[in-house]
Amino acid sequence: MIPLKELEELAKKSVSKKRFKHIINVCEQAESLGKHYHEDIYQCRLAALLHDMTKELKFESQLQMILKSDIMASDIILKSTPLYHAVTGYIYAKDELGITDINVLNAVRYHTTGRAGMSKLEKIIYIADAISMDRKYKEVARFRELSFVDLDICLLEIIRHTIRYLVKDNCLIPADTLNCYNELIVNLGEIRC
Ligand code: DGI
Ligand code: FE
Ligand code: FE
Repeated sequence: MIPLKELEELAKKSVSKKRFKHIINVCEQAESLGKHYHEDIYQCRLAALLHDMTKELKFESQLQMILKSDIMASDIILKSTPLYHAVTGYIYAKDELGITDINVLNAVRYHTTGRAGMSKLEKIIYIADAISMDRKYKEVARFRELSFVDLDICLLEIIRHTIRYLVKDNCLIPADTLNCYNELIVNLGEIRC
């Protein structure tokens, strides 16, 4: 098991002060949610420490990492630079750090888009990232409250918010995000048409 303190040092060296603070906040949030929902705390902290590790690498180098890997990234992902770091975080954790826990690796890989069939750990990391203490958007207080009430309802609300924001900003919507949304409204019985 890779010591978390070592990874924290690595994160500190890999990103700006502000991003490092965000990563630590996501760790704290993931730990609280992990305790609340009986998830493994080591996995929560490990995935949180890793989730934005490659965020500040140049997009061009990240694209090369993706193209050289065996990941078949969709056209939409390749066209959306803000999504690169989730995929390259996964590649980095797996290939450079030798992380083998697929649940942790997937929590990193899907922390920006979500996906259908997310594990509890993946949901925790996705939500912890969206509600970390450095987030300032209007709805965040409501999401923070909801995160301790029901993981799936909270996830749906955040995905909804993200999709609205993407549409408003003329951004592409990755298939994984839509699949995540569709699965949640069906499972939560919220489907209307
Ligand atoms: O890395 P963080 O800033 O902590 O958070 P994140 O991994 O959720 O990334 C946020 C960025 O990604 C922000 O610029 C919004 C953007 N984003 C989130 N979901 C999507 C997205 N951009 C595109 N194009 N498509 C998405 O589904
Ligand atoms: Fe991120
Ligand atoms: Fe983040």
